[in-house]
Amino acid sequence: MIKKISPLILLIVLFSSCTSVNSQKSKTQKPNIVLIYTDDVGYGDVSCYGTSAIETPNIDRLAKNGVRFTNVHATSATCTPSRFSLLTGKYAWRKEGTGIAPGDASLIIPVATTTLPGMLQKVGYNTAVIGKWHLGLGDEKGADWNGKITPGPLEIGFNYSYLIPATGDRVPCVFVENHEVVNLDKSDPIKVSYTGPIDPNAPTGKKNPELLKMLPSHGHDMTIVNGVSRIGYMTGGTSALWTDEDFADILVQKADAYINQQKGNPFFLYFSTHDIHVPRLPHSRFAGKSGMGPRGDALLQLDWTVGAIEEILKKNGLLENTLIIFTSDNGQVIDDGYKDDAVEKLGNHKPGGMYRGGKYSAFEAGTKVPFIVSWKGKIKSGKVNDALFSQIDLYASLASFAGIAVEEGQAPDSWNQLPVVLNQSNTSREYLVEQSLNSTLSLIIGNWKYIEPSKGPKINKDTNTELGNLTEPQLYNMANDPGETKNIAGQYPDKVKEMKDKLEKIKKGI
Ligand code: NG6
Ligand code: CA
Repeated sequence: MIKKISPLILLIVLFSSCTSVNSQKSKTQKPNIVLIYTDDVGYGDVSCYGTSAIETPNIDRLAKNGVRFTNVHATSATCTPSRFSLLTGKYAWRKEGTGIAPGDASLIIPVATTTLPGMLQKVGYNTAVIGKWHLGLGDEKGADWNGKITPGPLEIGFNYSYLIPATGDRVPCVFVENHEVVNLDKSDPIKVSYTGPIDPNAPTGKKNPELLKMLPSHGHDMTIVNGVSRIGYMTGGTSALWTDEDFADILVQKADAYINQQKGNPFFLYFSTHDIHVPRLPHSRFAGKSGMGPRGDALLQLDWTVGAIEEILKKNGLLENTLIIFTSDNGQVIDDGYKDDAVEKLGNHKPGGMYRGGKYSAFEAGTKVPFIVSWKGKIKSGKVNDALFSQIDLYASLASFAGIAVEEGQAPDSWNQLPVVLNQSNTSREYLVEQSLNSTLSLIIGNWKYIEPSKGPKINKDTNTELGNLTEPQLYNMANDPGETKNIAGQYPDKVKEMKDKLEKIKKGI
């Protein structure tokens, strides 16, 4: 016989069991990870690093509430290899075909690889990439833009993806959500070519500068989309073409929807902003607001974006249970292909801080980038950490964070430096490898920096960047010459030999 339970007791029992389930969940639920990966943001581009002429209050607040790192490097001075290394824990220079990817490149991460998101997925994380991808899509024949686009992020460890497939300056200029182009009308199929025009009569930046709202300065003179000429040719897909000015808003909206949906279980969000890559076309809310032209305005938009992501976490009550990391894929560039006044209006803004070079370069500003970590209530606020740290270590460090053992052969170059990420230690990496545009490698050990001899050009004439290439070895003492002004290799032949030998061993994986 079933005993009758009074409605009041039922209510109490139900309530207490509910609260115990909730508190249990918040006690045992693994913390979320939000990695804000920005594009071409230099060491000195955000104001908390001290040399910016533009205020970035939201990014600064993240640092004020967390820890600001002064000695962190992307693995490479360009995007594709930095992202390849970040997601695989393997130096991109170990694998052919990982340089700057054209917009029609096939997926460059083999699907059999256990990636950073894939590893997190195995222990119950839901994983998403929202924003710039630039790691190729599709099999060796390339992506089928009018059908199912695969393999891509979903085949290498992400549950959800909303992508700018390559970069804003490369065709196809459409978003890809999971396996499909967003808003595509199948009766107007997309065609993409990186070898020559598809429709010889279609206007291009080269033939029709009168149609452009922003002129190219070098390259970028092919198909015109949204009044801007791009790298590569495309036709069709008219209903799917993006409006660059909406990038930041759309990506934030997608992040908002994703976080809302996933707040009940642990998630990893790789939020990859397009800012401040070219073409710099910020929303009208930011256009003209920095006094530094579109590059400065894009920085303001980036700062807004960071504030918006933090606010989304806050409104969902997730700040105490989310590790936020803010960093960049490579250093700064001023003119990267469009006449956007970036050079003319730079003023006293020092986008690379005190460091020499910039994006593409073997000198420090190529890879030395801002790196900020925040975790409300868990990481002491307002700290600065000077440890030498490489983004290659995020894989193994985040594995440790999520309580995962990295298996043999997986992420071969990534070391667990979680205590550094959480600011419980300021111990530097034993050594750090940097990769420049033409794959010249540099090695840092302690105060020494060695740049291997290279036949590469000294200057990227297009962007006016010193590339740091020299046919002779270079050695700098970073303690008293952080700006790499005096090559002292001639004075320290033994040190040069030691660094060279060590780099050779690292290359061989010893
Ligand atoms: C270069 C582009 C540059 C930028 C870069 C990739 C030219 C002349 N220059 O080849 O504009 O797109 O590739 O940038 O085409 S990255 O940040 O994605 O690596
Ligand atoms: Ca970049």
